Amino acid sequence: MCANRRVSQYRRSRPERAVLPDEAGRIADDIRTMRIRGAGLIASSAVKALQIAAQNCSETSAEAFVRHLSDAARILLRTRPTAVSLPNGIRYVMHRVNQAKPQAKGAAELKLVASKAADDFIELTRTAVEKIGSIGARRIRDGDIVLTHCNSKAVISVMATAWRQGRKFEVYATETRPRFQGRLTAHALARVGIPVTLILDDAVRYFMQSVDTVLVGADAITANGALVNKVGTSMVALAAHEVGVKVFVAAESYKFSPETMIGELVEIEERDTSEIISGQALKRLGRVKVRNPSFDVTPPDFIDLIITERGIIPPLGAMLILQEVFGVLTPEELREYQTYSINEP
Ligand code: RUB
Repeated sequence: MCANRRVSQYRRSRPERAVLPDEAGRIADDIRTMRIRGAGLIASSAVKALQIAAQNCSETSAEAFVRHLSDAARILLRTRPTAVSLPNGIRYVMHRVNQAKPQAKGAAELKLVASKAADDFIELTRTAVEKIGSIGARRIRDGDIVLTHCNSKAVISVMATAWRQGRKFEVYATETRPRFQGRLTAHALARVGIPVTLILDDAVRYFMQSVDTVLVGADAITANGALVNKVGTSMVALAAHEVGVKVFVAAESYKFSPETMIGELVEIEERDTSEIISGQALKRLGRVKVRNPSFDVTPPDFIDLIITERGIIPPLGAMLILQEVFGVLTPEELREYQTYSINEP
């Protein structure tokens, strides 16, 4: 689609988003429509959009700048609800801006703070995935069969690193209906040279007897060590649990959900049913309801280890990561930059 058409469509369909410059608005749209997807990339892209909003802000006073940036943040937070990396990325930037605000002489100074914080967060996402790759690679042994679900950069980093280190193993990649992210995974692994077999989601239990390890990514990790990831992950973990196959999760520390420390639940995104069945085909079925939850929750009992860039932890260690990473946030910052408690306009 040509960029100009996308700009005008964006403006027409979302006039309330006038606060985001076009480039940032397109990023927001791309996250919402899943042209940008995967929790890590969602976070770094949203932070990039926030940086663009900061750089283009024409306010001159520190107060007005922070108000403007908060408005932009709220729009970005509404793009997708489940990946907790998105509010965590926004909080990372807003925390630095809020800290600098009392001493700042005006917007220009805070612009620099916001821009530097955004660069730092984006760099953090890059190095975290790299570190998870080298920490996690040690868990893959020669001859292993590893099964994965959906498409996770962190998981691919682990597998690609293990392969480059000379480990020989095979991967089963589920196709991941309805959006087929498993095809992306299979393609990425095949490019590295890793033998990969694409399987039906429904065939997971059929193959599980021969699997050594399940390795999946994360959209969110809760304070009690539960995993929120692509719908179907909990069935994969259940099938693994049944036959004693270990389940590893690759998750950067900004995927841990600080809200869950105060008892909040992670919202599970429910996407349009047209992803599953066309309107016409549905009509032919008669009075049939369709549901399309995009994520599900795997309890900590079905998870053996979580591989983070800070090291490997058991699920019950989630609280330690949360305290270490998010201990600096004020309760206001926690409340203000949530994805799902914000009322739709
Ligand atoms: C993607 C998904 C991925 C996690 C982790 O869902 O569930 O497993 O986001 O990915 P969707 P990453 O396609 O709906 O965004 O490790 O790349 O952050």
